[in-house]
Amino acid sequence: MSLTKEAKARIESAAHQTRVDVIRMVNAAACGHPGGPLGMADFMSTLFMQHLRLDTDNLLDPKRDRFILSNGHTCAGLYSLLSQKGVIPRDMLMSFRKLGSPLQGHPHRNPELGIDMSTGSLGNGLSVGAGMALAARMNGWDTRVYVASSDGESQEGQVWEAATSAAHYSLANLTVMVDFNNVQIDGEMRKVMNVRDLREKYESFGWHAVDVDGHDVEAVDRALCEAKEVEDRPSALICHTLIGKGVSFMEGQPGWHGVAPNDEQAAQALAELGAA
Ligand SMILES: Cc1ncc(C[n+]2csc(CCOP(=O)(O)OP(=O)(O)O)c2C)c(N)n1
Ligand SMILES: [Mg+2]
Repeated sequence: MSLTKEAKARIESAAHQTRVDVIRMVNAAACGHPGGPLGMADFMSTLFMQHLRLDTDNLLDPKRDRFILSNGHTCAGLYSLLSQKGVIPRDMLMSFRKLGSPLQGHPHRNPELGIDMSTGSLGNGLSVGAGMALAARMNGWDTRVYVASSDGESQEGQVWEAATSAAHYSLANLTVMVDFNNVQIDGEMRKVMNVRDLREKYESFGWHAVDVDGHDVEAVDRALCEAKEVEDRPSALICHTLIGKGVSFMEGQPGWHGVAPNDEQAAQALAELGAA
């Protein structure tokens, strides 16, 4: 079934709010990673607003869906979406990266805030996600486990150990969404260490895998629906995105991987987003 007009509008509004929050949070903290979460905002909003069963009503239910942000440095976007779901108090957002705040610069596990795993050290999330998916199946739960990953993270060998075991155990309740933006901390991914065609790779590991435009929320929704229909293998969505999407001077620029906009740049970014 395709997205209703209302559902599409809800997702687009969440993506917009995510981008605005990310700029404000990273600017206020004067450090952090704006580029990744701006690029991921559309596919993450599709997941959070349309598919992921994680909200204030089921937060402490062990059977609820799980989400792991394995590319943990992009967490400003996750915190924004959790606040939009009512799980993280909105007024906590501005404590991002401050001493003592639960909203650290890389996620610190805190199920009461919807943060299901501590991440930041790249490479681990898919392994833990596979374990959660296997445990859920053994318990007879209909829990789905979603893991966000990235092209840079796909250089980690452990990702492929996890991909092997998830296929071996036919973990149909596991879905990875890879932010494929051809950027990593040191520049262009294809120049630093080319991970090549991740759809082909996941497929060859025994996964259901598709390429999707990570900014086309209808296409992302269709791919997430399709993943739920696959009964015998895990699913990988290779989400092709533009780092910094929505802010002209950040788009496509590896330099915005992990640099905070100053006050002037933040004002320009917010003006471009229509939120000045
Ligand atoms: C194990 C490990 N090695 C190195 C790093 C340092 N690091 C932080 S982000 C990053 C780049 C990851 O690439 P990607 O997620 O594609 O970056 P983005 O697209 O968000 O710019 C690296 C190497 C890390 N966090 N963990
Ligand atoms: Mg990247």
